[in-house]
Amino acid sequence: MEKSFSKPLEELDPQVHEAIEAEQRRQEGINLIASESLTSLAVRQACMSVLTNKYAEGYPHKRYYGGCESADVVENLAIERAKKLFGADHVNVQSHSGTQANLAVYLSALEPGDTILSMELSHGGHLSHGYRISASGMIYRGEFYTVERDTQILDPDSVMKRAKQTNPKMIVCGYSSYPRDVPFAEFRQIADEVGAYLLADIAHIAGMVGAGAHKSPVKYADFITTTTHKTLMGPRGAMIMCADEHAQSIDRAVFPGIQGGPMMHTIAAKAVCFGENLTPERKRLNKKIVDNARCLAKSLADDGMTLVSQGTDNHLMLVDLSKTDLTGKRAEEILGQCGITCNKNAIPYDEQSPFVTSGIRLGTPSLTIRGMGSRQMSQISAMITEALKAPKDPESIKNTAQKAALLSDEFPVYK
Ligand code: DSN
Repeated sequence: MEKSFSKPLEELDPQVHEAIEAEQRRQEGINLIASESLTSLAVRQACMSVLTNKYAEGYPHKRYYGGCESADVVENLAIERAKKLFGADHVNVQSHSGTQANLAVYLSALEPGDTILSMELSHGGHLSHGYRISASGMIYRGEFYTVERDTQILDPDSVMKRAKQTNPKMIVCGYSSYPRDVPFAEFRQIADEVGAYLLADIAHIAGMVGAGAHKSPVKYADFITTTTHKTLMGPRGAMIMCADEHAQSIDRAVFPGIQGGPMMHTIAAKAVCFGENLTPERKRLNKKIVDNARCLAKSLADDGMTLVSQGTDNHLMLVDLSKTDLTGKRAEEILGQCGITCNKNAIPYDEQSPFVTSGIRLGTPSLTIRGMGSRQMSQISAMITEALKAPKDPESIKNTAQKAALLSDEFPVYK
């Protein structure tokens, strides 16, 4: 074997090694990015396994390469565990990302030019739900529904009206920044009324769905997509679920439709993560993520912050800064200086551009995995409030950064 193949990263490529070390140190901070979480050692071991060396185009026992015995084992394990976790008939675990999973669904069920009806991007939707700068909006025609102006919550009657106006072939529910329950049963009625397929994109809430902490779309949606790296706490990737009647067209849409070789190391890590999500401990953890989000939302409201829809039913919340001097962009920067990571986010009916925004999105998965609870949520709320109420005061920033560092040290990730 070539000598360089067994050199540790640190020795072989110090620049990349140092960047990874720096990221590990950064992840020890207070991470409130709602779409991120942490993976177990077992998931990361599967990700770095020798399965990364293997080509396995095709599906278990129907491959275009020899030597796929172990690939078949891990892919079947991933499929069977995912079926058990969600109660789905058919599962495809090969999608590389949520966007690709959604594109595969459209490819399997729509013709170019068909209409996709989904939530307006700035109200919580996603680029891959028919937005014009995504392939989903270039190939298909995107139409959008909104939350209500007064409640900032979805009203199924308004969505029904919009569906009748736009005559979609596919309706998408499931969001990137919507803090409330998704009414899957009502969406089924709307889809039936206009003769559309229903796609539930549960990327953000999949862990909670698996844990029974959010209603499941399985009885209602024709297609369900999810990423595996958010509340499922698995490797970066995605999957698609559907009824048996759509199994063949979904599998063909993923491969050879829009992908080539599956990432078998990632699929092995998906199998590990689905196994983890089947355990009572992981179900409890996912429920605690929601409890912590409720605590953080309540503390922020008590501390004088305005929240979109006044709270949350899931793992995330949006702070509405439109009545303050701050934009989302500025708030993200200030909190970043304090060692608190979050992202600027548009709020419904936002008057700022998507690069500036009037809100920040906060989520509790990473901190809950680290063992934080209601006490820490109140502390974090106080830190956020202190930093955002005196953004020009260096003392306040310094003070908040110190408190954030102390709290981070109490709940180490990798130390
Ligand atoms: N980018 C993800 C998020 O942050 O919500 C969705 O793809």
